[in-house]
Amino acid sequence: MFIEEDQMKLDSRLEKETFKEQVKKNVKRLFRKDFKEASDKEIYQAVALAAKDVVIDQWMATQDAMEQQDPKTVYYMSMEFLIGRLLGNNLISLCAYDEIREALDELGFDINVIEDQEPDPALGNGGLGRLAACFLESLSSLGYAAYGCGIRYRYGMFRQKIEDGYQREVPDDWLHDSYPFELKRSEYSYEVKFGGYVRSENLPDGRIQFIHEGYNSVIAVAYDMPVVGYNNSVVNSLIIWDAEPKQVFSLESFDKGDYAKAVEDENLARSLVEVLYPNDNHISGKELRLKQQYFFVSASLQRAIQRYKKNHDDIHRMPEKVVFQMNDTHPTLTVAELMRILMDEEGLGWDEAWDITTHCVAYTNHTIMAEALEKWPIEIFSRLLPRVYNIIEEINRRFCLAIETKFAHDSARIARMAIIYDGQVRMAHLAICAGFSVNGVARLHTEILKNQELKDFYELMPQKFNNKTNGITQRRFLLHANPLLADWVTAHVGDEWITDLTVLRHLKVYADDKKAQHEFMNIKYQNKVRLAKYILEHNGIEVDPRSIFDVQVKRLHEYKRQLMNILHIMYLYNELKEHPDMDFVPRTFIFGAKAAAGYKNAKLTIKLINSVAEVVNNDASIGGKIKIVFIEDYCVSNAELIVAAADVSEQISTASKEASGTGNMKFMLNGAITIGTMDGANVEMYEEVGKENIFIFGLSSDEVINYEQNGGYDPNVIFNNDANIRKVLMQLVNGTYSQNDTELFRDLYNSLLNTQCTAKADTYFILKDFESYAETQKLIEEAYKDTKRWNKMAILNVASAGKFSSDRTIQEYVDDIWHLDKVTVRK
Ligand code: NBG
Repeated sequence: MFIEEDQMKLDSRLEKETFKEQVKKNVKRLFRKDFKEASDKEIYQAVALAAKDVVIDQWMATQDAMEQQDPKTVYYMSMEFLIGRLLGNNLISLCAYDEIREALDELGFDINVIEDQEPDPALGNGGLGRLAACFLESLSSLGYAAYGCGIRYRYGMFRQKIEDGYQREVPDDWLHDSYPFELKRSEYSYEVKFGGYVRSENLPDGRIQFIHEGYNSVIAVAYDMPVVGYNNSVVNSLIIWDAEPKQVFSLESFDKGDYAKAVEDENLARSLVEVLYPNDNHISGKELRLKQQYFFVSASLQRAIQRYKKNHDDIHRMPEKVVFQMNDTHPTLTVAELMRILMDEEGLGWDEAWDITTHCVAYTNHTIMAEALEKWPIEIFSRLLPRVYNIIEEINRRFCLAIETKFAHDSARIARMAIIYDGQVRMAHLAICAGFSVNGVARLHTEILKNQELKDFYELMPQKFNNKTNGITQRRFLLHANPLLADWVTAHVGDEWITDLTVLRHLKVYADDKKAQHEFMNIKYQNKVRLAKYILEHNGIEVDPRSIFDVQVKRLHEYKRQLMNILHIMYLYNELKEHPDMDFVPRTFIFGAKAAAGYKNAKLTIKLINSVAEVVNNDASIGGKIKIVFIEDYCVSNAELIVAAADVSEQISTASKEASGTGNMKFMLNGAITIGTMDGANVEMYEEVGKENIFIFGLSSDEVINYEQNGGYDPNVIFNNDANIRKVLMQLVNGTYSQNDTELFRDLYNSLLNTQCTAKADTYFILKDFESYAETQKLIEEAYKDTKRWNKMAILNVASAGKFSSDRTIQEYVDDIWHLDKVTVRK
């Protein structure tokens, strides 16, 4: 529990001496202890509280500024926000990090240890959720008014444990000690209704009133988290919604025979916010997930409209002040719920409501993986959301007419494009039909959307389509993650890069500079030592910081081809065993990945990585030349350690499948060299850094698409002709890495060759790209041996990363889609 009244008032800066006093006082008040007896966790709570106090002043000032300046506001609607730990980042944004580090030092505490006490809320799967968090941070830092809207999952996604090489999912109890940076805002509570039926009444003025009855409902209660802008006093809010039962079970309702209903509502509330379904790209029509989507969308819209109406009389003019960005298809119900509120609660007619809606909502697509374009069975949908379903039916009817008008007699096209078809509601189609903007997240991805996946829609409404190449925030992924490199950059080009990453280009002149190279290499080495320490503590594996740190960290998915990476390691190991004296630069292969709980091959790949690690790491005959490490529970905070320490960044997806990637950018910014396919944002990184400074291999996206459409690839041919590949694949099924169960990895083997079933094999072109991958890995080794060349490449990667700031991305969203105004907050 926090006691907030009576706290010593700080001015808007965190000054060292005052801060020390404040921490001591907080420890006393919170824990009835002298700070010398306090645990690290208790100190963390006290420090967080002191920081929050300053943040709250700025937060209130921002609210005041918004009231007065009335800027247009974006609501970033997202099922996921992977915010990472907030203490360090808030201190950085307040420009107080160094001062507080010293203060803690003087009190006898290490700031890194204190920061590590904070839970890292796992409110997302991967890139999509982290992107949402980077976007909010950039919005604040650029001074735009924004709300993030999401769900306060009680247990987040899951915490990953590795047991006997297998992933085990355990609940991530991030709220256990209460989370110091959230603020419950009970005054923002809204009812959200599910089920029941709709009846209509004719009003005297000729309109029809729809009345929803017999429903279950929950109360959505807002928790706000501050999103602190860098050095500008702007603090926006991330709203995460909790669910509470409407009638808390009471004797009274029991007496009235409402017992069952009360229990039902209570269960509904609890289950709604329990976990994030880590279905990932595998949406399995989970009813509860649809409820979650409606829950947070409805609550967020109610709050946004209430806020708008507080200062504006004319609802028709809402698009001048409000825009909703839908992060993938998950929040697409925004379209229908906004229509419902405007018609049923604000009393507007269809055309007026449609006009407002279609000027307020925009959609971002984050993947072409077909299974991720959400579809819901009509039966579930109409039962759960009867009124919303009616509205979607009407949208669909009108949309099909519009298609018919432009492409007369093309019924196949209508079937392909309809929102409701074949017993299902297609959320992406609804989002595109109603959204005024549809964007992809890297140039190649947007082109594929326009020319392949969403071609029909592009032909009907080309003006909606645009690209916004993703970015990352340099405040977290360089300034906080890699303080040594951050200082080095500042020493060479000044600190302007913190708010304008393009300034990094001035580093180019140092790429060949002997002294600069030496310093750079030294920093990388120290970061590798830091990671090696983490690995020793967490995995019990000793790794050599002088070896190449070759890293692949990201969600586990077949298209990302972690399997190709581990197969290549198996191949290298075979080589080393056969030629013990071969020229070989020692390498540490580092993996980190969560697999969706129901995704069998992904989970089996984790087991394979760990099984190979077990054999290779313990084989004394190779003298430690290969080490394999699987980092448990990959998350934002360990990502920060990892990206700073990487030499090689693995971005090896099947071309055309990775929409953008953002990990690729984080590594580049920290001076790792990319080995990758021409996929997602790799293409743009290649353009920025030049072909000498990135290692590209494999099929192009056109080639992949061509094989997919016309056939012509048979992995068995490769298997039969390439003895090395054959040997590696046979090792999957002969017990080399699974002594007690030779069949353990059979499914992976089958996914590559599929000798048993008729289904297509190697749909991700692993064998096809293998040789090119292995050759390119050899080139990397050659390059690494030439220290000068390597350092030059690494520095040029940092120097060329300027484009990939989320500040740039956000500015493009603002200029082309959102048209926001800046807010100024007095300091
Ligand atoms: C992911 C893509 C990444 C992309 C992020 C952020 C999903 C559905 N999509 O390539 O796979 O970088 O979104 O745009 O998680």
